[in-house]
Amino acid sequence: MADTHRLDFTRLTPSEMQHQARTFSTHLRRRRSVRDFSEDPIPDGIIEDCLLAAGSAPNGANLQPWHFAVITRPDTKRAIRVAAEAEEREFYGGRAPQDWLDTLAPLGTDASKPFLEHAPALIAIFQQSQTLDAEGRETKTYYPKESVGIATGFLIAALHQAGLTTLTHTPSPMRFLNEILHRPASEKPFLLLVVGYPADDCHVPVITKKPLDEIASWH
Ligand code: IYR
Repeated sequence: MADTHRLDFTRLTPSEMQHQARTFSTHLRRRRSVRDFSEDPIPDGIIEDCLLAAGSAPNGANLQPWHFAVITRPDTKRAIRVAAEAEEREFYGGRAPQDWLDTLAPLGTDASKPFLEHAPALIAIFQQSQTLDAEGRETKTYYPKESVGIATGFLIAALHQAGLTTLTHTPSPMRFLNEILHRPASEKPFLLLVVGYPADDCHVPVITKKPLDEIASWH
């Protein structure tokens, strides 16, 4: 039988619920992916709290199949930039099919990734295919991709709430991150999160989000 303790849960009134839902939604909808970062450093302790929020995400069998590598050292950021730009040059210079490049065109992205060096922190998120269970035995993980995706969503929301901006960056393939960060082959790079503040006069593309009736249905 599982060991349990009483759930810590506070019921809100309907008007408190409405307020919380609207406030959170409004705040989260102001988040934008940024590609032009300030070099200002992040105060100590902020990323730690945001990682604890990420690590609380629901996941397969509570095996928590993730690892977050935080990179702030200039030489390591530089190594990541060099390797990522090499992959991106291949992507933009022929590996990506034309229809993909056409879809990306409004975002104005290219193979140059100076933010990988300018931003104060990068967080490389790894998905673990195996880990140790509560008894310290090696075990395969379950739903690792879904688990890491949810944790990454929590992390992005936590960083936004903490007053930081992020960019989800996915150079492909990303195996160079294992080498640079000395992570085992059983960990698959999931995403490279660029974290910091927007540069002064940072501009972002004009984009729209789908309205509710296009993203949801009621049954
Ligand atoms: N990884 C490339 C290409 C890219 C792909 C998608 I899908 C984007 O939404 C944005 C960019 C790059 O980072 O430039």
